[in-house]
Amino acid sequence: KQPDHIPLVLWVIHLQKRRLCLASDTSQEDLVDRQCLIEKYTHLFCHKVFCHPWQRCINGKCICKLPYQCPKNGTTVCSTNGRSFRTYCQQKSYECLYPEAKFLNSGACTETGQFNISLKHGNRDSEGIVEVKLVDQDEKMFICNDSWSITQANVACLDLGFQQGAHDIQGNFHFPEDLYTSATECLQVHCQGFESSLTECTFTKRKINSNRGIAGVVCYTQNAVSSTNDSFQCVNGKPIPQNKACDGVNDCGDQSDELCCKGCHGRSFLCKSGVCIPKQHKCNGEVDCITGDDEIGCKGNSKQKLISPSRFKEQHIQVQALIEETEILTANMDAERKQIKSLLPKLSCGVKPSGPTRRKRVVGGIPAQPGDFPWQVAIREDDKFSCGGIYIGGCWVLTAAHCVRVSKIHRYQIWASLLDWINPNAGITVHMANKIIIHENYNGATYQNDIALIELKKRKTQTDCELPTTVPACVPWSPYLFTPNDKCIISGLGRERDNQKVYSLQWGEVHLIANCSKYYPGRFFEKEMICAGTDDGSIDACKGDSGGPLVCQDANNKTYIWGIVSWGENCGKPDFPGVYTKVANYFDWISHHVGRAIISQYNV
Ligand code: 4AZ
Repeated sequence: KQPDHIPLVLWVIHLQKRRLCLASDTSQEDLVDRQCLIEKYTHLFCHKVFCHPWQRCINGKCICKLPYQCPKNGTTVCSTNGRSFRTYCQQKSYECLYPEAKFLNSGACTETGQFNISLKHGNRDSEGIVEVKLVDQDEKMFICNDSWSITQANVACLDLGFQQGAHDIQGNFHFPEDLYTSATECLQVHCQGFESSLTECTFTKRKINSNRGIAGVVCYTQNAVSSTNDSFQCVNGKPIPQNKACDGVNDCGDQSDELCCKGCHGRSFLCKSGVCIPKQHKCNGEVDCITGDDEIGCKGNSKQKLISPSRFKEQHIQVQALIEETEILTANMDAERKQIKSLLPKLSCGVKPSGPTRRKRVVGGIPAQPGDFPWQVAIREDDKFSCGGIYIGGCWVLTAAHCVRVSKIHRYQIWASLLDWINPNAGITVHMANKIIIHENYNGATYQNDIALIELKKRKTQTDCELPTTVPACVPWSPYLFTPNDKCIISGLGRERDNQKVYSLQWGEVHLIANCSKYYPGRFFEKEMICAGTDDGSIDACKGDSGGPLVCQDANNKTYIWGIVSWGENCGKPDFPGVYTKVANYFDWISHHVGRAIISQYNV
């Protein structure tokens, strides 16, 4: 309540503070993964988040695209430097390279239209009541407090040149009463949080409701606040209250408070990749988690129909009510961004043409059926099948470095679609190797970097490698796509326990094992290797399976090549799990050799 003895002061209500008091009493620090914080992840790290459509993921970082690399279709937009762009994506990629050219409005540039934002009635330049003039509005207006949160405040402060965004959305600002009584309408604003200017957010106009007030902000400046013991240090240097980390809200502005989470509190959802996203982003038709888990198990479950009919009716009525009392003033650039995203090229990998096949039976494995493992290949050296391999697209096969030697290139044959080499099945194709690339840091003594690429030879007059029934497995671009205890599948033509020969492709289910150094002290290298197996050791890779796949499926049943069979102490023994090359660690190495377009699923 506004105190009676200060009639000229407008109290800007601090809704966030109220939320703070209601926060649960579980220790917020427990939710944060300290080890992960060392990596200093932000919204620019594609191991944790998707890049924007005007960026590409290169070496784990979101890098600016060049405008011509954007999809061509879209709406014309105007930037603050007076230039118009064919699409929002082109403007954003240009701005990504030249930050002074910000978004101004949707549509062509006009002579008169300018946007203005200023802070009024604060004690410093960095704080005050937010006043804006929209491009095609004549008058300056205030922002309704009930639409104001740290998300919009961060954008406003960034727009004003405060790189680290907002410190607080609270503030007691002295405000002339006559001005307050003459203003009858305020602007409601909604941002996503990635915007660099408030003009990219959606504005609607409505009557001022005096109880709810108008918005103010304190932008973050280094000398304005000192961090306390219980603050969370954002990667951009801004301290925020510890209980604002892992709540799904991007308080930092660079998202660094939401990317290293073991759990989420408040109204948020935990992605399997350890990222907290706002609850309203779950089942909204757009994938936010790199692991895809925010868009599964949604009611109706089809991408078009994500909300139930009754919920839709309810929302429709709410929207109708809103339209009656408000006026929409700006274009919806978030919808434009989604539209652009849908136009980006998509890579097809990791999906079997026949759909899901029968699940059930390497050591302890069961025989594969046609089409079960369309990415599996067998490497034949002279007259014996010596190793496995994985088709990843184009003319490229991934295998273990210890399986091949460059000097023996003429002695290898790569067999695709092979199920049984005693009774060969139909559809088998045999390929010679054109090139073998062994990882430059492969160590034959420790098996570090046990990874190699084989380029298949094209037949004369052919433009591709003719692998009719072979499907590429997806190459993982992030080490956060799968986690210990996830169930994955190994397959191969290798030996059974007791070194018994097998003639057919076998497979078995294993789980990813954490802390593998305890089984192989001094021999297991976390960054480059993964362990997988079963508790009793009953399912394992063995001699002859080397170079073959350990694959895992994501939330949308896309198959990723998570590991390459590398080594292990014996086969099928408890406490000696199989060790695999951690493919996610080699995404950049692979893309360097095969070309980004062949394996990049997002933002090529
Ligand atoms: C091998 O000799 C081999 N149990 C491959 C995998 C494992 C052991 C040996 C894992 O190629």
